[in-house]
Amino acid sequence: MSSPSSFQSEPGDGNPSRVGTTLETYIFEGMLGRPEARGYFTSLLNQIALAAKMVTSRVRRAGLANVLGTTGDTNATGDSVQKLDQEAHETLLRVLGRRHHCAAAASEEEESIRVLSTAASASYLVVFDPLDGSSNIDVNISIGTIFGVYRKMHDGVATEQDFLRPGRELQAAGYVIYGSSTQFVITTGGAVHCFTYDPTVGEFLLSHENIRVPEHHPTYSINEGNAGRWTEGVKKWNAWVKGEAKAEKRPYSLRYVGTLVADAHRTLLRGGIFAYPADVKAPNGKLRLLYEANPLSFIFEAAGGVGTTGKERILDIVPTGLHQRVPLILGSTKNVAELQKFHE
Ligand code: AFP
Repeated sequence: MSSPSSFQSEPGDGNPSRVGTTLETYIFEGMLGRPEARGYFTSLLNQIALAAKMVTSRVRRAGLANVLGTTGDTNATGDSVQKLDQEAHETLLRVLGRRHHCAAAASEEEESIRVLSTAASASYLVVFDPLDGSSNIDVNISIGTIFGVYRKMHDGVATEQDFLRPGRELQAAGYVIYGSSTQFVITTGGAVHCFTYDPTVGEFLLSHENIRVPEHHPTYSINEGNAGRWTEGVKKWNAWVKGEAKAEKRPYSLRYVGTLVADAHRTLLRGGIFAYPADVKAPNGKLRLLYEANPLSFIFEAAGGVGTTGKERILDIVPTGLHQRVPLILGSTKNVAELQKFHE
């Protein structure tokens, strides 16, 4: 998979390793490889990285800064809004609006899109989940920010319709995980890289170059509390992963954080499978296509993994609404194929 704005020189192309490079330099070098580049895309990605630094600074002080807890409101998808959620949402909008390269943004926290600039230079659209896993904030468990970047395809003011595009049209996608360290994972459709934040220098430094999802790992990640509501196929697969078969490394180990970014990050690096399938209570699944499923599927595919509903490729779905939900299965090719066998 490659996008028109893929970084030109990627690891594995004969260049020496760039581990230690700052995210800013990495993005800048990507632009240097594209003679036609105007610097807008580069600027936009750098603004997202700046927002990530600002959010991480708040997350790291959350227990001290009186920002834990809920605001008392519910968001566009009916979840209760945490104070930190709201802050991250506002930070991203403010930072994205500054340089007039982002025409509009759609956030999981807001019902409608937000037009940020009508300047001719505002040629990108950004979708984001400002703080994924917010119910984990108050108990000091990893949370994250997820984002995706699309090109705006016309000269007029951005509309909601501009966002209803399949994920395969993403120009870039990434996430930030606020875990034992803060890491920024990004792809423009070529290689997937991870940058770790060094708070002493205030920079993201390339730490995991050219991430590839292992083909298989004996780990599964699913909310087992929903087992009674699953389809017969998922129930049978679940019984199978727990069955005894030493040669197949079964039973698999269960790992479930309840923050998509954290469960996806582990699966990206170690392999295995993450699933939030459709069930009788949530026939369309729980997770959001635009803010969660698409960016993560874009990253998984770029890293050699899979993003599917179980029936169709996530990146091929044409959205019908900003806050649409989808069943989501992410993971290693072999693990996902195992589940799909039971689906059929
Ligand atoms: P919150 O942001 O409300 O904590 O939801 C997190 C999330 O959207 C996603 O990050 C998790 O993978 C998923 O929900 C967990 O859902 P369950 O609590 O139903 O397992």
